[in-house]
Amino acid sequence: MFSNKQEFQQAFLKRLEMLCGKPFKESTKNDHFLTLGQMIREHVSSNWIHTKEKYRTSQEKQVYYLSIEFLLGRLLRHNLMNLGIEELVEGGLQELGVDLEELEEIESDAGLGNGGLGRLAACFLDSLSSLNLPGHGCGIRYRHGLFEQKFVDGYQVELPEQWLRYGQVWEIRKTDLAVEVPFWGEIESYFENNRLSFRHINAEVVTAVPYDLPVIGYHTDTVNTLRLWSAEPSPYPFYQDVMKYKRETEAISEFLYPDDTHDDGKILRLKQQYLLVSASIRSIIRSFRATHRPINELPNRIAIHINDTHPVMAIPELMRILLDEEKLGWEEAWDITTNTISYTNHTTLSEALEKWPVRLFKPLLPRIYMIIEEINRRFCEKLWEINPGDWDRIHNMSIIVNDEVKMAHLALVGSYSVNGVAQIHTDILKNREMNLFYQVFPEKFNNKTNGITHRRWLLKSNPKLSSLITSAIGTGWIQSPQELIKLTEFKEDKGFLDKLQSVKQENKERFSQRVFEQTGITIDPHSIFDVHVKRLHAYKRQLLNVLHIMHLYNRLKEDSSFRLYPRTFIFGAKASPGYYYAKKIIKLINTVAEKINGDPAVQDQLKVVFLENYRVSVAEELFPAADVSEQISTASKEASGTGNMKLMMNGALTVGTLDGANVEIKERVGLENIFIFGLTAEEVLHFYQKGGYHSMEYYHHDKKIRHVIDQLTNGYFPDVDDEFEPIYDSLLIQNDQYFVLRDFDSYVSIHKEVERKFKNRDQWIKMSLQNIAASGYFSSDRTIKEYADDIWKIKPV
Ligand code: 26V
Repeated sequence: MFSNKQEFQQAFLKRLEMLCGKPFKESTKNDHFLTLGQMIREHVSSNWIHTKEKYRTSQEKQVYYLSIEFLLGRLLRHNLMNLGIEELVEGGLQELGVDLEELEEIESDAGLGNGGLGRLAACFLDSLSSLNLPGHGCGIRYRHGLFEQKFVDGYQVELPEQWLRYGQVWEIRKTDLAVEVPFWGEIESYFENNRLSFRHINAEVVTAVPYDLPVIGYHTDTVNTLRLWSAEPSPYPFYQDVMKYKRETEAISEFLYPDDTHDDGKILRLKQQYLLVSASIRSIIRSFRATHRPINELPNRIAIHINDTHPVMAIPELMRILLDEEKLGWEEAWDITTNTISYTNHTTLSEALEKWPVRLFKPLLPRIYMIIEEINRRFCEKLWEINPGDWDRIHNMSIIVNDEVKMAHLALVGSYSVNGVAQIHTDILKNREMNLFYQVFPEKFNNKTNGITHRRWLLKSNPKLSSLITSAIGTGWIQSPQELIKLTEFKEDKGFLDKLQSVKQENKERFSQRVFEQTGITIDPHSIFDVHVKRLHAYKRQLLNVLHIMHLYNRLKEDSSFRLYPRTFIFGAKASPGYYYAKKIIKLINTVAEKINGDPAVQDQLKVVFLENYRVSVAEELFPAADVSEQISTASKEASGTGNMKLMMNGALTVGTLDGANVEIKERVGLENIFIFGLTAEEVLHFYQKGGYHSMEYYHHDKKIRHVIDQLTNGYFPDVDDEFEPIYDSLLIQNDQYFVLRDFDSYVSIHKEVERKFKNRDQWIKMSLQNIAASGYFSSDRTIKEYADDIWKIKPV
């Protein structure tokens, strides 16, 4: 394509004229972005075709990763970096007077996910391609990704996200590969060759059109595919009300995660799930059939992974194809299905486990429902054989019970592998939440501790740190991130530590500048940057953090001799639009921020910044500047966390509970390089068994707790009246389910320790180095290799 700067420049100028129909001197930044994007896609097209051809002709097994979310973020610089043409392009553009950094800003984040689960899927795609593994992503092309967050008077307001507004450069629409997906209608039975058969009649058919995105591996020829399905009206609509049909069809891929508290939202959600599953499985089977292999070889050639339960209908859908199209018997079909599908669980929170009312499910997906009923009938029969007469057990394990379909139970029964996402999470699944299933299928359960792509989260987003690392240990860590451990050799090297310190300082200054430009808030780049970014949820305990901030502020106001080492608390969090309590916490953080930032008396010691519309691209700017990483979920609640890994990799020190992957971070860095506080998971679960603890006692016995809690309701914050009463109630009337008050004292103490350690800059930077050095284990390359070897049995092609 282009092998030097001049060739690139010529190609760029020519392409720009053709694409935008104007001379370079009249072109805009958006024109430049679109031109460059198209050039990159063309640049990879031969490798893309070649990779597909290799998969088509090779005998090797391939994996399809089904996920309702892919939180990709921006792709421009990431793609340039993986292709190894970043410098050439940046230099070439610079000579033309075009700033690559400015072009990067033009790109909207592809925000097709809510948080950790969707971002994990995106990291996995990067690792699959970079390790030359044959892996395809399957998802939905939502027209609007996760909502854009604005703060109005400190309240969250949601606006529709518009990532497709200026066109999408990375995707290719594949109209010829569209498939039809049926909803509603009836199932008719008939006899054919002495066999009872079924067909779906009077269905409303939706056309699923694939859009393919190239997934470019780092410095390799592998270009895998992420296929995103879009719902469109069928070209042959024989419906009475065509406009209504069109509207309802397009609604399926309109928004990510519609509110499913009402029946309408639930049906839409079910339609999304079945669209993803049905279109993906059909296209998988189509390519398998093209190999002319007997169908019973499917599990040797293809692995299908379901990311959480959202795509769990892959199980009955594959059964349907094997039974109704391939005409297999039940046993054979079941054997193939349960050797093809594997499942990852991402939460133990019961309120997050999917259950669908039969009254909605059955009419919408009649054949799928029939098959689930039969799967369940056979499963319950088996349970009865193992434990005759144990009705309770069958009731607790049944897939359909109390007129609801339990999706996690279907996943556990119909897959050959079930994994948790951190050791403690897998242990809780095995020994508690899914223990009944573990007793029946112990061989299915395994752990795969999450990981993150060090290429985006260190190499790309923190260029200064990356160069420093390379200058010390060479480039090997880029291919083999576990080589980061070599950095420990520099822990006594004053020169190196000074440089590490300067890199962090420069990153903090750069970030402060960004904050100032975007919010007008000035922050002290020498203060401790204490970062708490993740979805807003009660169990993640942003409340604990903000109550602690109120406490620090109280101390400053009450005791004029009290000094605080300057601290900037940085928050970023979106709350689910219907999550009332989470929105109250957002309002509280903003209210506290306003009060503190507006008080000249504490300006030099305390600042609170709540970043609006936190997303992948904001995270990339923030992590390199972070000193402290807040990972303070109620122990046992956070399955893994992945922000904890990204922050650690950028040299931030974790303040955390022994929850999720924090436990493994602690094991790798040692207790002396992490700040652990609070109840353990065992203790929390023990309290739950006893019916909780008495939060009111903590209120009465701890003066500092009483002080901040009273401030929530006694008019301390002007103009908010009874705004925070729900928070007061949750802590004292509803007995503090998430142990905020129980862990408060321990949290206050650990933060004193943080301050003490930070004051000793030499010691701190050494701790930071140990964290970077130990972070290689948390690369998603390690995670993906484990999935490839233990679950999918796939090899590099
Ligand atoms: C969803 C919901 C929806 C309804 C209201 C309550 C609630 C609570 C939690 C969830 C999360 C569902 C699954 C999920 O996103 N899990 C996250 O997966 C990450 C990747 O494995 C992991 O790092 C996070 O710890 C885990 O919360």
